[in-house]
Amino acid sequence: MRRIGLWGAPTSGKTSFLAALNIAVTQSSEEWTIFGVDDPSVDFLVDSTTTLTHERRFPPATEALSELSWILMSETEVEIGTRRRKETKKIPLELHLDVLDAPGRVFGHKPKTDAHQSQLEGLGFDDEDEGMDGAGGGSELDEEKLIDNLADCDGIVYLFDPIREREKGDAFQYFQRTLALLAKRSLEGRRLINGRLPHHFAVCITKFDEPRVYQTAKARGYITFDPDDKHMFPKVHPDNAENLFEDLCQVASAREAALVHGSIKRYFRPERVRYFATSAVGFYLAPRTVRFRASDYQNVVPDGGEGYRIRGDIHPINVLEPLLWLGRQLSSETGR
Ligand SMILES: Nc1nc2c(ncn2[C@@H]2O[C@H](COP(=O)(O)OP(=O)(O)OP(=O)(O)O)[C@@H](O)[C@H]2O)c(=O)[nH]1
Ligand SMILES: [Mg+2]
Repeated sequence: MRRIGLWGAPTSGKTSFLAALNIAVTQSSEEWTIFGVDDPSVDFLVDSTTTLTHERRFPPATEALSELSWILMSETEVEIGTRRRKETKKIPLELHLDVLDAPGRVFGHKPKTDAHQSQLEGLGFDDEDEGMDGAGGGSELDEEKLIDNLADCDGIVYLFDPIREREKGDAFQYFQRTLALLAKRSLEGRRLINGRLPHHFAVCITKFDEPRVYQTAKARGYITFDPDDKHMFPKVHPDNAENLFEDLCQVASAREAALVHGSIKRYFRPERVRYFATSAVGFYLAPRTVRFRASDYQNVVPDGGEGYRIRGDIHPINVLEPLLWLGRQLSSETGR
């Protein structure tokens, strides 16, 4: 059983990433299928697919921790037999995904100081809500559950939203506390390997379809096209995605992101880290057109109120791939 954790600041796109998974599986050229292990996980798959494709909306902000459990299944060909008589055989490939979808604010939890706590208790306050400040702050219980969950995971998908980072510049704030607690748990559980965390770590730069992200990737020459993709959607090869991350960090207001990059390098084993440029909804494809058009590619537009709506069909980019990369890393590690 392989557990995959999910980590990311508020609005970094965690729930949308999970919501797009069912569609990413259906559109995958490899023959994967996905099954919910329990009713809430089945409901999430069904409901979130409807929200994205029929209602053309994003899922609402996450209010409470929700545990989701899915199994991804496919087949892979392996060679068996002796050196003289080799045969290929299809064997089932199974990846168990146990994901905790948490409100992003839990990752920025700020503990109350003892002085503050006793002062409040002296005043007869039970300050459940006071502990949540605007910048971050979930409850201590949620934070503990989240850290326990991440510490128990074999692989982690970390979502980084460069747009939020340009506007708020608070990625490091949401990163460092969780990282420090995760390191502490790994130290206690003697799971550190040469002073590094044991997890396989997929870093997803989210909202790749956003003009500011896509145009940066284009200007730096990172865009590639998959010849097997009939829609010719732009992609960033994972070998270049870390460079894109670094380039996005150079933007003045995103300087905190450079600290995130430095910490990932310092705390995780380099061979266990891979970067991906991800979009839950992908690029716009006009009706009756087959190919991506650089003149009209935005699939997410303001809805006239405070939110955004999705214009057309969704074509997730690098949503399934980070999970498969983690799954394969973990299987090869155990020789399975
Ligand atoms: N352009 C674009 N916007 C996206 C994408 N995914 C998410 N968004 C936007 O980001 C918002 C937040 O996405 P969520 O998936 O709710 O983010 P979250 O990390 O689950 O947020 P919390 O639950 O509040 O922690 C959405 O409402 C969309 O406006 C994407 O692939 N492309
Ligand atoms: Mg969410």
